[in-house]
Amino acid sequence: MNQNLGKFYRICIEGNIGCGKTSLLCRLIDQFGHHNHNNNDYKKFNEIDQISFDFDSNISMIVTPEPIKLWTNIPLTMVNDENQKYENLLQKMYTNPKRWAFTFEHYCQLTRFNQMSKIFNEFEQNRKTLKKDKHFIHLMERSIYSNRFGFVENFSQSGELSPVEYRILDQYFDHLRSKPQTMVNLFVYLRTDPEVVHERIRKRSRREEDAISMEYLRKIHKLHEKLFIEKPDEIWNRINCAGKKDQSVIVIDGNHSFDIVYENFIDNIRNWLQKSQMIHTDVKQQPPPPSPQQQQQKQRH
Ligand code: TTP
Ligand code: MG
Repeated sequence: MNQNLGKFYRICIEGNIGCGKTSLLCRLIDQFGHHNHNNNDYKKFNEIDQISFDFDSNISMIVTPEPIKLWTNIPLTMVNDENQKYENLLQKMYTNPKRWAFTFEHYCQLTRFNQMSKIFNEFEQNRKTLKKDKHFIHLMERSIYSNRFGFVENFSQSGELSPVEYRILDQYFDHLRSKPQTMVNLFVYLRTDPEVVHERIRKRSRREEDAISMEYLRKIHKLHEKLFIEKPDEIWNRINCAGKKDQSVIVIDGNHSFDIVYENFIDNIRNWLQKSQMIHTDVKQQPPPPSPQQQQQKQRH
């Protein structure tokens, strides 16, 4: 493999339901992709398969939203005509998790793997024609890892997955993670209090999510904390991660207003790109803390 012919990286945006993963990616596309997106319109964003833009002169980014449109519109026959009927698997899972959690999680993993493979394979196929020293970054919403150690784990703990269903999903996960297509370089964890995401979910009122309770969000939060903050070896040895675990997670406080979260995200990404020697420009310097005189002046106003 010729090391000079472009390099492939992957960054996964992670965090509890409703923490702002989609909004963050929409804003990034807005800023760099000139795609005329309405930030709040997550539905439109989720209709798209992938969007590419240049983040820097030698860095191209490819963003893929979470494949929710596939989970909510499963065609029931192979014939694609106007009589086609669709099933909403996300809705079924929320309505009757005991019956549908296995099917849903299995399909989640399959659709995510397809997404990862598609981008990875496209890169591999074009590798020879790519400009020397160009970097390609696949930015995706979530990963097979938060599916497995967040949602699958939770459904198992709550008894909605039977032991045998859990074992099958676990083996399927091991099969997927052993493939080069599932490699991840960096996880960005939007760490957000369950109370905050609860309020955001209520406001966005996604039809299928009426049944989501605080208790459920707390459990999913705890599992994300374990995965991205505690990072025990028993989990991290099973993540197909290109770097060391200490350097592979960036934590961003997702409780702040969206503008601040986005700014922190961009600063952190630039820092990481710089550390990884993909960009050499100076990262925006933080302003120095105010002097005591400045502070006094501020208080007087
Ligand atoms: P999220 O992946 O958390 O995405 P989101 O769009 O809700 O989050 P954000 O606002 O940060 O963009 O979940 C999408 C929906 O699918 C949500 O209702 C939770 C559900 N889900 C599961 O039940 N199991 C899973 O494994 C995954 C990935 C999602
Ligand atoms: Mg989303």
